[in-house]
Amino acid sequence: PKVIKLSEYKKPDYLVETIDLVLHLDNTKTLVQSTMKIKRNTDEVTPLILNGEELVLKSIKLNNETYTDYVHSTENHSLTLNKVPAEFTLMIENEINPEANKTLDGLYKSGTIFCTQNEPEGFRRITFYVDRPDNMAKFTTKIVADKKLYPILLSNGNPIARGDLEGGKHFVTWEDPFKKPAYLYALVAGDLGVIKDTFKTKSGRNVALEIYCDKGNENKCHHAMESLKKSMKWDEDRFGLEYDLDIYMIVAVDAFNMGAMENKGLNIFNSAYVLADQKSATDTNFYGIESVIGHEYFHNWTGNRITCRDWFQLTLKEGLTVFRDQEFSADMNSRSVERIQSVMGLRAAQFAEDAGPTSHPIKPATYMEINNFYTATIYEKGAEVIRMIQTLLGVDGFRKGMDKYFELFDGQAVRTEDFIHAMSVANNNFDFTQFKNWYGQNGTPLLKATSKYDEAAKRFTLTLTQTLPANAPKDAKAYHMPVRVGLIDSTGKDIASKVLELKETTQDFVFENITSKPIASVNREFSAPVKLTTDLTFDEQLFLMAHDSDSFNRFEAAQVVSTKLILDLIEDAKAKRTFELNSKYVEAFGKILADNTIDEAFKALSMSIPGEGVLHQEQAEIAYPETEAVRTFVKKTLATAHQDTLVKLYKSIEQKEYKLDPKSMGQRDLKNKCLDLLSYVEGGKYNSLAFDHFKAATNMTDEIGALTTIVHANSVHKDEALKAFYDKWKHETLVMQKWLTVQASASDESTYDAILKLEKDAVYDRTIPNLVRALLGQFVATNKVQFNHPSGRGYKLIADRLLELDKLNPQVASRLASGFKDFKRTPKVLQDLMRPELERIIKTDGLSKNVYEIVSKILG
Ligand code: B3K
Ligand code: ZN
Repeated sequence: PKVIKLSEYKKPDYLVETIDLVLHLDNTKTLVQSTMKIKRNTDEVTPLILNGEELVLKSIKLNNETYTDYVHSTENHSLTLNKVPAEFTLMIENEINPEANKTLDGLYKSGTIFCTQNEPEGFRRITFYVDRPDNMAKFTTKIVADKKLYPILLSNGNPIARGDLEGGKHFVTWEDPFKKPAYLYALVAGDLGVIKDTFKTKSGRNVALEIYCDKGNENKCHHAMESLKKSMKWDEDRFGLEYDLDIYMIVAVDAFNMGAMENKGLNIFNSAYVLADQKSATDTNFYGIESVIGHEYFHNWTGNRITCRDWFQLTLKEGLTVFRDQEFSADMNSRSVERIQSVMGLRAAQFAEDAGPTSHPIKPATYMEINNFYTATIYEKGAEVIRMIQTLLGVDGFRKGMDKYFELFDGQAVRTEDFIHAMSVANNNFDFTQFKNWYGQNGTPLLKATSKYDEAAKRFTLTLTQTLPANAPKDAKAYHMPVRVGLIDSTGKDIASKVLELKETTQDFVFENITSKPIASVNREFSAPVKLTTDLTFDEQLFLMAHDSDSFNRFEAAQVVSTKLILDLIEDAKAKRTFELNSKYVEAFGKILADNTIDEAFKALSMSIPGEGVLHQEQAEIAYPETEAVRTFVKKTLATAHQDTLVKLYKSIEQKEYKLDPKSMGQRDLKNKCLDLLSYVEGGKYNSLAFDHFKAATNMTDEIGALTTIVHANSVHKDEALKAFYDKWKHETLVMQKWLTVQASASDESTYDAILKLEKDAVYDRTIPNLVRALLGQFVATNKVQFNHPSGRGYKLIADRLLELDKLNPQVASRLASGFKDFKRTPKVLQDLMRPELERIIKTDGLSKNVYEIVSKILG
């Protein structure tokens, strides 16, 4: 496959000014009629090359005359019109087969619903087009369809005409007044349920809000609607940004490759990010819905009004919009919990990606398949980079920069440099020259903090040293990073707190008038996305764990301590030495449990034992079973030592009524964490506690929490609970996805056979990405011991499935392929089992470029 390079960017030779579409919807033969006003965009006279994939060409007319001087290459996915004037009208008719389209890109069917997904390059599967984001046009769409089967017909913008047609058909015409790239185009048709509401904008306009779903699910859309209204209000308050159309629509569909899509005025969502009620959705689901509804809404300004010049700029809209949704979640819930969760997610996914074979900068320079670049790096690290800009400029300075960005670039397709330019000119020409290294260099930087205290001079010196990671580019340069630091005295009080700007490789930062030796709390709020090491002693870390005023670093201290202990124990395990868990740590853990001044949500987070993925990152050669064994040992030791406290804590939390506020969510999390930890106590002593919790559950957080504990502990109640859950929920696919996940992630030997059986269950369907992710995706990502089984059966299973899926949906297949990313750090005996599978994949005829790009990088 061809490598696309940022350095070879050329502006389009032709631009589409307007496009009027007529779609005659049909399951297998949808006729698309497109009328475009096109203008040459260069001085030279060049052929017009349109993108088109899986399209049956019917006719071409140029300025109303039949046109024949063209080449349609199905292999190159292009339609070349050899000779065209400088300005003309082009009419193209083509046919598509939505029902056969399992890629879930372009126009396809999700159950009985017609829907679209066009980012990044799906529109070329609907009709021939200059399908790139710097081609912005005005769209109108007339949808023609059977009235009974498809009473609801939606597209972007405002409806301007509708009526009945013969043969039981009807039509609706939509007009989007805003110019947009084709990736933001959307169409939906179906017999849908809907809930409606309105929002009054700050300038007093009324916006109609509509959320569509499968009939019968309407009562599960209310949380999404509330989240939408909160998002609209928040963007006005925080960034002064108002919605710009008279209607905002969201449609929930079951078959969707990603979480959701920000199409102008017509978001299309994975139903998992819309539908929720107390009985069937967890607190994590509710939280996720609020965040994704916000994310897609915020795209209306950061993504739609100002879009990307080319796909190398993807982080321009994604990093910025993730930052915005994180801030929204922080304001709507608990800021400290939000920050801790975001950083845990960043570490688990992005740090791992950035250290592996598919590591790339937030602004990559090359790609084969752009769909492979919707990554944790572009999104989450991209958001961290934006956050650093805010930390450097301050919240007000950042807001000024955002205002400037819209003033300069509204309605345009721009680059990350343009964003930085706006931030700079709005802030006294702040110098971002060195900061820009964050955009072009991959890898997670290492930061070391050491300190000296001069008692006589009352001077504290903090030395910060940055090191580039081993996989950084050869010519990589030092970063400009904001490091938020606090100095804490022996009573736990902050005596200094500021943001240090590290620009050199090593820099000393001097604090004067420090009257007693302080402890430095470095990189508070995780102000720079780095791997930090310090010269703090174990006892000093425990002190921070108890006293740091920065809640992130208080959480972090516990993670640092437990990570270190666990890694040492893994060495013991490898050398077959007996384990012993540091008693000071066991004691400190108990203090947190017993401390009534710590709120429940924070306590629950503090109980997290570093995840397998995070621990694997620290190992040159990954010891899969030992890592798992040590984690289990640590939990067992903590649980056994503190079982009385845990039971007491568990019982102390009583919820009379179900509420969704941060406090109530924190309580449920804590309760479930206690239950889970208790399941590690020898002899199944707390099995019945978990089973009772399961049976008494009145909400999904408790129900699935208990089921997970029961299954993962291999409790005697496992089969009974799994069956009861299945019988109760088998008709709800979103809940069945949880049921699959619980089983796929159980590290038990029996999981492999369970997966083979589950694939045959009536609730499973491999054409629905959510189900594949729930079963196979979970297995690869979270069941490291079974995926890396010494027989090699885990590798073979996933390679088989991946190759089957690649024929249907290359995007889903390619995500599974990245599950092999630890190949080079896997022990040699396992590598010898993994390699043949990877080679079998890459030698497969007709392999997608999605999978090819990932697997070729893994094999290196
Ligand atoms: N922009 C979409 C992602 C589209 C992914 C295409 N493979 C969702 C989002 O980031 O909001
Ligand atoms: Zn996005």
